[in-house]
Amino acid sequence: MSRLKRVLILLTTMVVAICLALGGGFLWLYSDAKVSTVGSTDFNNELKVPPLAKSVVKRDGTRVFDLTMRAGKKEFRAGQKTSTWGFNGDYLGPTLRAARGEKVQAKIKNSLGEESTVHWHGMHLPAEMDGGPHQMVAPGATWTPHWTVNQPAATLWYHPHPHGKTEKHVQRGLAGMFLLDDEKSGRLALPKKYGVDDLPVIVQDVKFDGAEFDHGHKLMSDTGFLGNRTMVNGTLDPYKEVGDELVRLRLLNASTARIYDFGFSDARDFALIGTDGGLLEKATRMDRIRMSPGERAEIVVRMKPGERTTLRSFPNDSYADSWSTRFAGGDDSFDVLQLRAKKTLRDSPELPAALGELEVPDGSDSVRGRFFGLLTSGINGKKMEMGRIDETVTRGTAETWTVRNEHSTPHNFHIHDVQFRVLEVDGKEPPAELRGAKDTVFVPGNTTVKLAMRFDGPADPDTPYMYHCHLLFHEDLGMMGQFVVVEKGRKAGKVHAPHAHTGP
Ligand SMILES: [Cu+2]
Repeated sequence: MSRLKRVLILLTTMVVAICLALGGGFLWLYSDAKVSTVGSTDFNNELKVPPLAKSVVKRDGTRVFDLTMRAGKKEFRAGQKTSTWGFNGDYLGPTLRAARGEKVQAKIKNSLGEESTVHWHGMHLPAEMDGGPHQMVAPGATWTPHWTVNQPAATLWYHPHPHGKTEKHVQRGLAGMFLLDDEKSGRLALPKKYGVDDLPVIVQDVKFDGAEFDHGHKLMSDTGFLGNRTMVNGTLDPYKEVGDELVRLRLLNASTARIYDFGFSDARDFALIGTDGGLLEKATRMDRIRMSPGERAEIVVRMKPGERTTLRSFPNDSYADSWSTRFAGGDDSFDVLQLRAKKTLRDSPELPAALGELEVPDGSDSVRGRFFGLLTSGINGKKMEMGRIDETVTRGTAETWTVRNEHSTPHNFHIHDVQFRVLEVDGKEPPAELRGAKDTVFVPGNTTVKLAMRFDGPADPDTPYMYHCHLLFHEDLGMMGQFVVVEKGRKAGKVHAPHAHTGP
């Protein structure tokens, strides 16, 4: 054999070996990226229901809530104390509740030892009360935002929004629900006994490394943190005993990057009665609902005496291609919450034929359109800049925003201050789950959504609201922009340099 031949054989062998190793590595990564807890969940922990927050009503009618952000330790698993953050407790926060027309005030004390914020997700309120990255609260300080609730009954939530650190602050445990009521919804025959037939269901995916949370990102996944199991209201493997025929679940995807496709283990259907911004015009029956981070859905499920069913998250391969789907968690499945019906159940009235009235515009009176191109590297080619106003909108006008995901990584889009109507998804009428008032919408890879919203809050040319991807890793990377609301004909002002609120 000639020397050249030997070298060629050796080289070929080496190349083949490297290819096999790489291929094997990718195959391992690919199969390792898929997780499932279906069928292997014990459901041996009773679901914790966050307490309703105490409040004091001042003489002028203002309802005042006290929230303290603090560090803690929580025993999610027997004998294992995990370091956590929470509001007024070790993990998550109490459920705030207020009615339309009420003046509310929140006293936010920061006992974390580092600065943070509290953003009122889904709330229509003045920009300086919004709790975005411009309203930082210094360690030891108290921030006291106040506003008047002026929007329909809805399931909203609150969580920190410090620029570049939101993922960390939320996954350590800072999140809670904020329920709004109104007169009309109060009169509807809907399940409404909090913690009994009206349940907050705050879903988060987690991973543990020994006693502590493991918040590491997986190799090849540019979607952010994906856990290997789920918990509800901070309860692992949860079950809930129910005593009513109809049970209302207020689903909140409080995960930082995970997209869920909820349904039931026995494929039963349920009624979707509300989305992010409140009740739908009428209930819609379905058996699956997809929810990206930050989205809410209110569903009503019918139970028979003595039976059990499991709220499950199913695989969903519609993100884009199979590679993106796998590494964004689209092939994963979870047994999320078991419902156990008592032997005898209280009768529940049939769901009302008509529910709420949508207060979101339909696009017909939009005075202008805007385009937002989403890439993980930024929105419209720009990374978030605290001192730059990206868009200026006129108070009292409606607009149509077109949001396009320009690659195959899944994103979503959240707009502060407003609720919007989804007009189109890729030029077509949106599915039932997107026909209510929304403040956050999933935008799968290479997909375009068209949204209509009205900006009728107070003008403040100097204080911006945010729009951003609510996959928090992406938001932290800079997938965020700023808009101000100004009076007609006025220009955006100068954004004040961000400074942490240091008041008492
Ligand atoms: Cu994103």
